[in-house]
Amino acid sequence: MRKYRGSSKLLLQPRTTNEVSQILKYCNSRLLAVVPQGGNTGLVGGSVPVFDEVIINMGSMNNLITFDKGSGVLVCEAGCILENLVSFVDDHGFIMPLDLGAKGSCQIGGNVSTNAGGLRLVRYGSLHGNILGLEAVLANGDVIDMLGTLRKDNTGYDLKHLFIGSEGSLGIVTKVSIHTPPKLSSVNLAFLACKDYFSCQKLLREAKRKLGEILSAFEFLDNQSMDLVLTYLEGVRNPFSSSMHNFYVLIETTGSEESYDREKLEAFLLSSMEGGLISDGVIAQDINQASSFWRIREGIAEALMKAGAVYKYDLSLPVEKMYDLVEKMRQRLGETAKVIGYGHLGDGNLHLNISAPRYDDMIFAQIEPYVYEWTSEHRGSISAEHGLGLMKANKIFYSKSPKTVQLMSSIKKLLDPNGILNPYKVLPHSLSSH
Ligand code: FAD
Ligand code: 2HG
Ligand code: ZN
Repeated sequence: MRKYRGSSKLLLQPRTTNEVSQILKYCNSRLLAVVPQGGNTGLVGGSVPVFDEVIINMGSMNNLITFDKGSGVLVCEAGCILENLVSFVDDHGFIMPLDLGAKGSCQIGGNVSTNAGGLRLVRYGSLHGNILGLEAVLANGDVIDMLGTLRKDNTGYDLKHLFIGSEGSLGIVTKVSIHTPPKLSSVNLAFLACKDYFSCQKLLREAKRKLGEILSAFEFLDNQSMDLVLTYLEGVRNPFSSSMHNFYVLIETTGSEESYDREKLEAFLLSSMEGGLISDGVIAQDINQASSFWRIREGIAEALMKAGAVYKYDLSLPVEKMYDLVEKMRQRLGETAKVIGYGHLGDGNLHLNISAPRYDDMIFAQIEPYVYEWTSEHRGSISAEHGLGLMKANKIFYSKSPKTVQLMSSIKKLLDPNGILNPYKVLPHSLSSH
């Protein structure tokens, strides 16, 4: 992101859980801080060494361990790249329950540690539901085996959840057991244009009711996002002849009955068109056209990086209020920066991005703390899916009560009393234990 710069004298690439354990045991005894690193695609600076932390890069722990073709339960090492897992389970007729633009580089251990959301959460739910078990190594080198493969297990506290989304601050995830759903035969993707944000919102409500069980993604982007992609990414074409649309929505359906699913989607689109919710629309005719539609949505982050400096906010907000913030930011910033809004509308997750030629304190002062205050006032979350990392460790109080943060800090002290695991991240500096 050209924003987080770290330095380190040492990068270690353990190949086994035992090596991770020995590294942590040694570092803990010598009070050496470490930063766990997956595919380095995180957007909040979580995998960056801040001063001189030892980097523990998980890329060499990339073995598949078992795959149960009956239940679809996959057990693998944390360093497996998501896209490789996608291909592996695809060969057996399954899909991964999460999908994100960074799939070619991000690792399943990084996904678990950030509790990544992505494009399919609306259908398959969060990793808190899909991860069945974990193996993690604590700061003192203890290996905690929670690598269950069962859907149900109520034997006391379900501690694996502590590691899902804790961004390497409580332990290093070394193995993962994940439930993969069967791959269904019929997938349809529609790229739709809407005249205003209200129509996108209403379309979502209707889609949840009328597409119900086959709805597998509901994403939106505004015309500034589309412009950016068309300007900065090579080979991307606008699927519509007119460039006058204000908003775009991508709706994917996934089901098992091709003609039924297609009919259902077409009937839904027709009624939405008649009701004035959609002004134009295209259904992908084949897999290539579907990929070209996804390229537009998934390419926004890349286009933003190419456009210059970018201030990123990943917010959970009530769907009705979400776009008000984008408009408020445009009023505040005027011509000084481009404000773009897109995201996982089906999950109430806005990606507010502010793009400027270069990082600038005056622009920054117009953005923060306003964005966080506004989000907090509307009872939103300042991190929907990317985590807190370095960027938002000190902002946690906008979304969590002091007592909750205190309890988090007590858990951190219990598991990592010397504060060697990913310091300066997640928890505010005032509560860090070192
Ligand atoms: P890293 O960036 O290497 O690390 C992330 C955090 O996890 C760090 O705090 C690190 O210390 C910790 N960590 C990594 N591995 C381990 C481990 N084995 N044990 C303990 N801690 C560990 N995110 C979404 O949620 N949804 C999206 O749709 C999405 N799309 C993206 C699209 C693009 C183009 C890009 C660049 C990023 C996107 N992201 C998205 C953000 C990012 O890809 C995710 O957060 C991803 O889960 C990070 O995985 P990683 O392996 O790259 O982790
Ligand atoms: C996405 O959904 C990612 O594309 C990146 O989460 C979001 O760039 C962003 O702000
Ligand atoms: Zn996202």
